[in-house]
Amino acid sequence: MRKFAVFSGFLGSGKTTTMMALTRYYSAYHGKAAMISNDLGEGVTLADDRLARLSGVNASQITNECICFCHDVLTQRLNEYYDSGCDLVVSDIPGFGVGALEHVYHGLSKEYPDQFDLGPFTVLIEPRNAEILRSGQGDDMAYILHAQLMEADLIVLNKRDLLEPAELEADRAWLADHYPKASVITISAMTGEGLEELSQALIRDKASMKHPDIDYEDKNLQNAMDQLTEYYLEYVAQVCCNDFDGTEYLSDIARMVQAELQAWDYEIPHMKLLAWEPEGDYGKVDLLGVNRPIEITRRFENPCTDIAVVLNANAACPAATLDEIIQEAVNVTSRLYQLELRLFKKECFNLGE
Ligand SMILES: Nc1nc2c(ncn2[C@@H]2O[C@H](COP(=O)(O)OP(=O)(O)OP(=O)(O)O)[C@@H](O)[C@H]2O)c(=O)[nH]1
Ligand SMILES: [Mg+2]
Repeated sequence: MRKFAVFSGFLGSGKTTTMMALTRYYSAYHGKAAMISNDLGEGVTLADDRLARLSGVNASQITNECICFCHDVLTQRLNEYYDSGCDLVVSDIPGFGVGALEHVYHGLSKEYPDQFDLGPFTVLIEPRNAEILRSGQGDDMAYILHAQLMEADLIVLNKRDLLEPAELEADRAWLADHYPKASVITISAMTGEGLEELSQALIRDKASMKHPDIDYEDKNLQNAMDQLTEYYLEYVAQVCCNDFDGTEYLSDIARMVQAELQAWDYEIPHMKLLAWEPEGDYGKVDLLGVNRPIEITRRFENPCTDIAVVLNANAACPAATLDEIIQEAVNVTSRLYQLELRLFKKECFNLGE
């Protein structure tokens, strides 16, 4: 089997966590798997890829371009994985992912016919966004979620650990009812529930290669794209004292960014802060919106001395403002913790430009 499947879905829905859990689970029980993290920053270290590799997952990244438009790079990477014994490879997609079915699946099958077994085009959704869709609120957001789900062969309702059984069943049934061309499964990438069902779907099912009726020029989609800024920051920090708590440091930066964006009425669907030290200990903090609690996805196990930090964000905020807010939060927090910073790389751009 030379199975390849794209994992689409809204920012923060759990694509990376799911691909990590699936790659690990599949490799333990079914065969060898690998995951690719794809994003637009040029020559950057992606927090998602570094996180996957720090946690021991068979992972790599493709940067600079969406896999929608670099089929040669993607094909070469996939062939390397299959040649090394993998039979399942999954990749995510940058931004909102809308259009990936056409560009990746139809594009690949035209340019490289019969080279890969395309698995179900997989779209993740989290309960909070299922709720937005079901309630019909939030024009831009609802249209993006709807367009994503229209592309799906397989809908994965993730974070089922956050729902009561009755709520879970209501969301599942609603999704199955409104997107009858897709199958719907529910998982928790965090607890591992549903990973066998997800593995079976990927092994068994094929891409439908449908052409969903999506208006790519839709004003809600264009509007959301125009507002979205991508941010990549990489630096190293030297720590002066031996009781430095890396997790608290990352959380404080996230809190400051959140407060500023909230004060200016901007939104941040996802900011990831990942830091690691030379021995391989690492911490990760996620900010999933101005009104949601900051999530500590992983705590450093020990106090650390030198750390490398990667911060990646997607925000509905002008690029210059986001840059100012994040830079200020990093500088102020680092001074408080008496860290000495050395900047490696920064990229900040608006997707609509
Ligand atoms: N409770 C719960 N949280 C989860 C689950 N899966 C992921 N998360 C959390 O959701 C947040 C976002 O997860 P990611 O996997 O980074 O989401 P993503 O879709 O890759 O986000 P982008 O890369 O920004 O598009 C993290 O804080 C995860 O720990 C889950 O099954 N349950
Ligand atoms: Mg991700």
